[in-house]
Amino acid sequence: MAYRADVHVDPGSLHEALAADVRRGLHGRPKFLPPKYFYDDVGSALFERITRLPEYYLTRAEHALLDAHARGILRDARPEELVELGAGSPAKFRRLLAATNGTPIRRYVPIDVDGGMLEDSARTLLRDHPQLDIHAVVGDFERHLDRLPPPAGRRLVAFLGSTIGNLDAPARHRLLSELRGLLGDGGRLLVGVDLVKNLSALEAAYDDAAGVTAEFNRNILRVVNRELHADFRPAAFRHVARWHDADSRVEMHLAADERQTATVNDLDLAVIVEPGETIWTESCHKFTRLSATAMLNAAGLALVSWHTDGTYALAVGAAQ
Ligand code: SAH
Ligand code: AVI
Repeated sequence: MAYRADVHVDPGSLHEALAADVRRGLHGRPKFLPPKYFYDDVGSALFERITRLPEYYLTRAEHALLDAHARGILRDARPEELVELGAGSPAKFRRLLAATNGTPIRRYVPIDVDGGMLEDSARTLLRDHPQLDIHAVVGDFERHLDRLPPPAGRRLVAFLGSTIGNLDAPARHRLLSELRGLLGDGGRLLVGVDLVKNLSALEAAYDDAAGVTAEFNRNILRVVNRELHADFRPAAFRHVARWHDADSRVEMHLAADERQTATVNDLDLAVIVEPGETIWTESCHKFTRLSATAMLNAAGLALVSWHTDGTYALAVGAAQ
């Protein structure tokens, strides 16, 4: 029916946020960069390739769970509007639309930092579902949730793909608490969480044989090079993905085997990465039913239902 995009990460503010994060993250030790900067056009395309890799079971598991359980979840939630955080491609929203029974979903509100992806997604969705209202928000779900339009009917907020696992515990708590306040009357939250499993399956999912995840990881340096006029040599960094049991997460790093020096011209910043030192680019936290329930409860959310194949789970929450 209609498409509208509110853009809250204009190139200027993206540049500013990246500049602040690079200054903070690459100045001292340990070095780190937030994973949201993976997703320029190249990074989003690499992520799409990751979702089809034999080792990356997460997307296939989530699709199968949606195919099996979306009807029941929607029957119970009866949403008139779907808000999707870190939406990326429209694949999962399509599955939800296909499972709609009874109350039709009239409006789709995706929020993502990748505006190009949102626009492509809206174009193809409207071709197939011309009756849909799409209100895209190009923004950071950690900073711009207050810019979401007010609810247009009962809400289902979807946070799929295990993206919640890319946040550390305090950030997850902040986000879930904020989402609780955005559910409105009778609203539901649908979260996709990846489950703790054997180390070899977890590490393979983040270190595939074809090297696509390694390229995805190095892409963050290309983004920094382009946006801040820096001269990192992405190829000189080795992709590392390791399970850390104590924190229940796979960590991705970019490791320097030899001393690397780079200049970030826009920041007048010289970065030195010593041999053996790494730049920590992403954490991918894994959950159990117990830890996921505790996380929801701490944010004032009750677990309404839990659907799993033993490797991955869809959790439905509601305000307690
Ligand atoms: N939901 C999709 C995509 C997951 S990839 C799926 O399940 O396959 C993660 C998505 O979240 C990307 O599209 C990326 O651009 C977006 N993203 C990552 N961090 C973000 C942030 N802080 N704010 C908004 N979007 C973010
Ligand atoms: C988007 N996010 C949930 C992915 C994950 O599994 O943590 C990103 C990713 N990183 C490496 N491979 C995929």
